[in-house]
Amino acid sequence: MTIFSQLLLIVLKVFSPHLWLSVCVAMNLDTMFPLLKKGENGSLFGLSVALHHHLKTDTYLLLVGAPRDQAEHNIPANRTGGLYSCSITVDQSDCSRVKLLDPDLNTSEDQVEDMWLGVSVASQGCPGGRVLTCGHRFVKLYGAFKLHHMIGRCYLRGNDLQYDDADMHWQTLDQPCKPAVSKLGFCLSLFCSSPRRKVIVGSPGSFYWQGNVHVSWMNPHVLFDTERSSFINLKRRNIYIVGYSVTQTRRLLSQEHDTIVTGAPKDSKDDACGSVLLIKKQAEKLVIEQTLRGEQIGSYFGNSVTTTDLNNDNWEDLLVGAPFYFDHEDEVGGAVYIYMNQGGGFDSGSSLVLRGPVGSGFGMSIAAAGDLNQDGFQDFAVGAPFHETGMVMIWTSSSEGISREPSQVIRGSTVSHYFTTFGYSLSGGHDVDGNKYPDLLVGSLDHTVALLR
Ligand SMILES: [Ca+2]
Ligand SMILES: [Ca+2]
Ligand SMILES: [Ca+2]
Repeated sequence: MTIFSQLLLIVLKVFSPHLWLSVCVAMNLDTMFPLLKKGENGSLFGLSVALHHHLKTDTYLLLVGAPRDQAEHNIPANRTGGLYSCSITVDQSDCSRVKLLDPDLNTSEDQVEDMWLGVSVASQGCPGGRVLTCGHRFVKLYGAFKLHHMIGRCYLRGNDLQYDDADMHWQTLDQPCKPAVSKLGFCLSLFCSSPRRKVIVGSPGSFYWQGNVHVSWMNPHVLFDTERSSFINLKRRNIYIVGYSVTQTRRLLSQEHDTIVTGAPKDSKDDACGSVLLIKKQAEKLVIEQTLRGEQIGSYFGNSVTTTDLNNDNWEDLLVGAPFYFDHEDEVGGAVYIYMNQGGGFDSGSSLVLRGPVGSGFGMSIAAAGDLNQDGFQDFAVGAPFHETGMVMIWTSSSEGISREPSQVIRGSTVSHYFTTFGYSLSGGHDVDGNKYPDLLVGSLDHTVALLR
């Protein structure tokens, strides 16, 4: 909410107690004065986004992945993709590129051409947290015959986005995806978790496309204090992709211990309906505690997963997107399944299903948006990037439960004429301009992102 809307709210409260409806409207995210940032045409700038808190300056940065971007001039490649960092300014083109690739890289071993760097980006979210970004098409050339293995590679940077020598032992995040370990496949990291020392890398292509999740625990003060965990061979065949989306939190299956949540939208163990796995770490192994199943083949159930406590019972609730769900009879497309936590576990069926318009990709992205209307309950945003010019819908929660209808529908065309796929990616829950109201960063496939406040 802008200062203008806050003033409006105060004026309405003082002068017209009967205008409560207008006051509620004023509580919405402002779409008249969005902060826009633009990248190069064709770079897919905005395919991934993350809000990042820079500790030293106590400011927020908008991190934007541009996986089809040209290579930097000193890198021996034409097109590598990249990651951008944008300040909260009105200048639409003042984003700066984060230095990730080594200009002296050995091209006979490492192939960065077309590696889709920036396909995913995550900020740890905790004070001083680091940043992780990946390119899932990085190729390693092995042995005398220079065999090509598309293993993907992730890059970790400090809170200030700089490479830190002390982080050197963190920089081998392609290791778990090496062919010797995981056979064929690439790493697509989607999240690094809130505790500073943990990095979670989902690798959907490893183990002959079964996918896996690799978790690294590292102690920043003790160089060799490192632990790694992953699934042992899951013995599931066919196109089984785990690790497509990954998140992790406490207060999900246990108040004390973290639970990792990973989406497997192509899980075909039984019927390719997709699944979401709730996982705990047990020594070296990751153990599946609960599996939630999608309801339709090809719906991509688990494409996005987010947790937030919607009913204030101190247990995280789970939101799962299935953007390609469709129902011809009801004219709906895309679904978000909401699982309310039953005090440390989930019923196998969802508590509520939200559905979007036909062919909209509703649920492609989901963000815990913080408490947008300041009523003490957490709210969330869902992207439907393929509906007209793209759309983001906001749902609020309350003691009565989740609102049946969205409290706000934001269309791409109302935010900027640049948008045709508004809402492809989302990041929220942080107050970037210090007015106490959380803000929402919205990405697209239109080399444009918008910060809504
Ligand atoms: Ca809850
Ligand atoms: Ca709220
Ligand atoms: Ca704000």
